[in-house]
Amino acid sequence: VEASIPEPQRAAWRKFMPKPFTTTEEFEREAVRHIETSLARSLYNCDESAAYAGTALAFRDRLVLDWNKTQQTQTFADQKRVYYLSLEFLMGRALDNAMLNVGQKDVATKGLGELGFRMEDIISQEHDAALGNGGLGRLAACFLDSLASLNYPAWGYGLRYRYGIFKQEIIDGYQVEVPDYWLDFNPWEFARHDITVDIQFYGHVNRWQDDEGKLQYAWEGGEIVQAVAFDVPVPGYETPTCNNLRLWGSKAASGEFDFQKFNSGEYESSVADQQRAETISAVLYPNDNLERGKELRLKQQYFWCAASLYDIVRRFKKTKRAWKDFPNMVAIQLNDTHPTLAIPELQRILIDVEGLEWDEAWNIVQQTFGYTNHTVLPEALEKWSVPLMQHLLPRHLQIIYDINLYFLQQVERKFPKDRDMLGRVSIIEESNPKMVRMAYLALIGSHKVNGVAELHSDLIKTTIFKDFVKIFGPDKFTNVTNGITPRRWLHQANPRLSELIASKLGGHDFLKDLTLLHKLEAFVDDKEFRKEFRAIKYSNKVRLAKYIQETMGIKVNPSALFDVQVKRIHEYKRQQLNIFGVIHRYLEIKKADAEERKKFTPRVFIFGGKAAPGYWMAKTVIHLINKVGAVVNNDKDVGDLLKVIFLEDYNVSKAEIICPASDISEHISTAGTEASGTSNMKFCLNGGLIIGTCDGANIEITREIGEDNIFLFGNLAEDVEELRHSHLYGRYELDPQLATVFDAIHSGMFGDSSSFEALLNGIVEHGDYYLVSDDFASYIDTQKLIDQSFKDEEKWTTKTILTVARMGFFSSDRCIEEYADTIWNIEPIALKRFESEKGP
Ligand code: NBG
Repeated sequence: VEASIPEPQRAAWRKFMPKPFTTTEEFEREAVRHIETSLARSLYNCDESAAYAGTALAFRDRLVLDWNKTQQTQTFADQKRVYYLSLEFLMGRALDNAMLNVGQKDVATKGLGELGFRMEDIISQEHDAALGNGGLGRLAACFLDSLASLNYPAWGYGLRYRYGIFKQEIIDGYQVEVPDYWLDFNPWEFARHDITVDIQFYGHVNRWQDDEGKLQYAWEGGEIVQAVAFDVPVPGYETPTCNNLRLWGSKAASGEFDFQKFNSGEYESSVADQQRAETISAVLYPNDNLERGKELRLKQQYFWCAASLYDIVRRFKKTKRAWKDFPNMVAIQLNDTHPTLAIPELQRILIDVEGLEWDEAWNIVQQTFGYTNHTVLPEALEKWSVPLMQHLLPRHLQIIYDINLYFLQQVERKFPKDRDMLGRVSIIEESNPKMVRMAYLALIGSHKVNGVAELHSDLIKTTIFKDFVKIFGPDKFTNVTNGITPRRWLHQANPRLSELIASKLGGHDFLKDLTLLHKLEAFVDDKEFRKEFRAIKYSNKVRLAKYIQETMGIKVNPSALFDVQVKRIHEYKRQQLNIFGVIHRYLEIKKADAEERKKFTPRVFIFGGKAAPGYWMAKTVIHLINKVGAVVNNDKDVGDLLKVIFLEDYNVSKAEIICPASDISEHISTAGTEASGTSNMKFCLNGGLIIGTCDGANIEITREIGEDNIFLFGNLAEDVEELRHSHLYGRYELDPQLATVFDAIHSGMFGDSSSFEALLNGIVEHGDYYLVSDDFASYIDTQKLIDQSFKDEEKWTTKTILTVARMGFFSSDRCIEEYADTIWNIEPIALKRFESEKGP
């Protein structure tokens, strides 16, 4: 408030407020001005990257005006905000989205044309913001888009990694990781060097009695690292609401400490301190669904939680409200357990710094937080060693022990006879070393816990959180099925389909209310519509085929069935099942005579996805896919009947090309292991059918689009445990068709078979944990059914149209409305575009 312009001078300010461009000429003026002045480039030195920068800066100006106004309005509105804490935000490119959301893309396209550039080329200049691993990070990005589009006052909080997820290169069939330095030119962030928070690590806890005899605690000593805010505008679609994503960067605190060292000639070591501090936000850990207790990761988590909470508390304190009002003004959503330290941190601030009593503070904490669980895989559930936490965060460990003590007392009162229960639900695992179970802490410290698809939300209640349902009752647990933003995943990725739908539905309202898609069912028999619908799919396949040709030098036939599996490489996602199926198909083609070969449906199998650098089995799968491709793609007997492509460096911008180009995509995880999946939704929304197991959101997709329109196969989640048990303790027989595939691999058909020994042994010798053999026959049969179905073009077209028409449920807008109503209890704040500049 102190920094505001006094009333008498505001008229002058308003008079000189910049006006957003609206005409082609105005756009060109802005773009050229930015290229000349912001970039210091000239007419003779303007390549596509400069034209991108000029365009981005011109649109950024528009965004910033909306952004400033949104933040002002939300502050004056003085109502509850939601803070989404996520260690990952997989945003992808921003320019096209900014153009869509604020409008004026056509104006800019024309303007760029007049300057000699094509919009598509300019858009593809942008480097992806790849601050995430996979579904969890992309979900956070879709949520930000929906929150802004629905006018919710919301902030994202994350880390500003200097290196996002690595770039993947495939060399001799092996994955090679290359660092992704993405900050060379990033017009979408604003460094707020004035917004900093000092973050403490290590040190010790000082305890004393105050005058009233009350115990007081202070965390002292240790080292300080400074957090600096970097803000990224997040525009909503067809609304001036522009929310904020605040990413924290780390740097050395500018305290005396450094200065002393510097003055005493220890220049080198003071620079080393600097670098050590900057290491905290240097790199995103490249593991998807896997945790490996590294100290630096714990430092990242605390650094980010502490900076974010300091910011949130500071903002709350400006409202001058009483502490009990905190949960009425603040909702914090924990995206998985990564931000769980925010719970003991808020408790610490309230009791140690603000002087609240434990119970009052704990009440506030529990009402404030919500926790989303994204996995039941044991290897992905975070645990931190007690000695590590003792060393790094001594006061937090004490608080965690106290939280646990009060919780266990509560449990004991409720279940006095069940002694084992206490050990099972304790936040501290009595192992050696002892471990802090972060999911339990997150659950105990939140008022709601949700899973991300119905099956998953049921499973967490019967497996990992079973005891907690007895303790807290079932109402603490809820489901919010994931969703995707139709702006990026329909309109931007598939503009022609979006236009076709708009032409039938009378406008683009479906991009705001995706359930309107159901009206497409009325056109399912319309000949012209069907023809155009097919033509669009074909042209998207041509675009992908062109991309494959340009990047890999392999020609694929766009009339063939495109079968896509793109996602992180993981044993539970079963890319190995897919590639074994491909080998089976290859052997069948080889066996067939010329007549029989004519009966095969030509297929292109397209794989893509990164393996965590330390995940050896996943890397073996990548290697096998590439080796199979090298053999199959060069076999004259096979020709167009079968092609196997591994697309390098799968990321968000590549997904935008791939998702609209599939006929079939594969979502074939072992039942019960994929919490939701979200690419399944992206493919369906773009008129691709799916082959999948009864897992995650596949189940709800089936319910929405109808069983006739999806190809389901495999064992059910409820049977998995028994099957696994029988593999280990019963008689185990490898599926005979799979045995033939393994024989082919062993024969050296795809190179030295010893490279693949561990992969095959996992199935034959070590219990086939992921049920590859159990599901193989039904997988192959279902693929054959798909071959047949694809030949009947009319029926296939009907299935694809009905699928699109029935995907309305899977918008992330629906998802955010559910969070807002059932977990956050927040209301939107409406802004009107370009209303008079009176200010709030
Ligand atoms: C992932 C699940 C996916 C799910 C996304 C988003 C983690 C820990 N979980 O199935 O594996 O779609 O989260 O909810 O990354």
